[in-house]
Amino acid sequence: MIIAALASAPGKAGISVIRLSGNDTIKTVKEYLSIEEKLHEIVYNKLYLTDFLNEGEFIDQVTVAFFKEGHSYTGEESAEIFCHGSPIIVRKILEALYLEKNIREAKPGEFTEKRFMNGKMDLVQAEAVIDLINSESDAAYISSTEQLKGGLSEELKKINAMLIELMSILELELDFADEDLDFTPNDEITGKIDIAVEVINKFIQGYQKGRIFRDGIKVALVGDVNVGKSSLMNAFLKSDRVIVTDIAGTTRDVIEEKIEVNGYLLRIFDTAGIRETEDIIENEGISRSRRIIEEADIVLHVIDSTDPSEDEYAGNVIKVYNKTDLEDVIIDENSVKISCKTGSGIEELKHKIVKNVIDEELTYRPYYISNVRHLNILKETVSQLEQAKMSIQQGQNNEVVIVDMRQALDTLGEITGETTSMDIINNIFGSFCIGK
Ligand SMILES: Nc1nc2c(ncn2[C@@H]2O[C@H](COP(=O)(O)OP(=O)(O)OP(=O)(O)O)[C@@H](O)[C@H]2O)c(=O)[nH]1
Ligand SMILES: [Mg+2]
Repeated sequence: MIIAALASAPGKAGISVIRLSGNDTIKTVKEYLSIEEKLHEIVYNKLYLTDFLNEGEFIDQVTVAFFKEGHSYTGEESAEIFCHGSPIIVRKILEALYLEKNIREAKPGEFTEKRFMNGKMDLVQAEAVIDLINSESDAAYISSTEQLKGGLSEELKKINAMLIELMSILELELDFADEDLDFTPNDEITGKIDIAVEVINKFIQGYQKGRIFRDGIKVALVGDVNVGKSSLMNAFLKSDRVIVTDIAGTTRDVIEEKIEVNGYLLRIFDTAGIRETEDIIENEGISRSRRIIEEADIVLHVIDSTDPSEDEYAGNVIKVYNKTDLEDVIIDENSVKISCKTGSGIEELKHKIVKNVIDEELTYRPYYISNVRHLNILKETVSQLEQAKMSIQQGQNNEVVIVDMRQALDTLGEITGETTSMDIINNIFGSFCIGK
């Protein structure tokens, strides 16, 4: 079966790209084209300028490239049709193709799934493809391209090799259990397990940074009513995005917007000012504010400099003294003076946020995992390794320890796809867009 789908974004564009993959793609697609070459004369990786015809009826002038099995994105024989970027043309071409009995519409992520199934990339790299497409900041771009290039996969292979080495020691001793051999002392083996656990823990700890590289820094704007939270949101965005009035309790809902600072994405949440109120809507807004405070990587506690409040917020907090155009204040080092009215201090605040949550000079490291699936698998692997260690310490025989170790290895293999169940694989690719 050949799969086909629009691979470029839907809508009007300069060019649209339709991708096909599967056995006999070239022969099948050629039926629709006016190119003169015979099938065996077709050259791979060359752009052919040709008409696309449906039962002799002209649809569009297109260019087409053919890719040889083993040398395409999917690893299968493939083709890409570049037509004028009109949704009508795309629809006509796809409708014509789908009439063919051995061509069907591709499922979301199916081209990349084939690439994975054909061994051209592992699951971690396939997941990086979707992260790359979704990346909204330089940081997200860097972490996904590094993962795509195989940086993380390489590191995981090293852990895998460590575990396999341990397994082989245990298995060897099992084979020669009856003979008078010098066995590796238990504490040497548990020592090796400890080292593996330590390495995996470095990845687990790296998740915090990896998540910020990929998803950005969650910034909550909180404080009393009327202190200028919404004004600060607008100042960050340099636009009149949210409503600002001198009426206390203007904002009732949580509003999220994004900006990029030094390559990092800031996800900024404007919230309802916190006060005692009888208003049902405002109270709902206030409980949402409290939830956002809990989830945030950093809380900007906005304070009206003309009337500073004594409230304190828990967590990672920067105190932001606003309205300093009206009144100057003395502040400590974990505070910032700003005026949303004049714009003073806003740039400094942006950098302070990034510096506070993640070192501005920080470079990406392969162990900054960003995917919660990977995090959970690594945690599971650690607990299975701890189990193996316990079995050794309890004096269990090698068979038992080997079973524990085998489990840890299988769990680890779920990250790169060696031991991942089909359900999970389908789930991962199902979240891709069609045509990718
Ligand atoms: N002079 C001066 N006025 C400001 C400044 N920032 C905000 N204001 C004014 O303060 C009032 C309240 O601003 P908002 O941004 O709506 O305050 P808020 O914290 O979002 O208020 P709620 O949504 O009600 O919780 C408005 O009249 C703003 O124009 C500032 O830096 N200087
Ligand atoms: Mg507001």
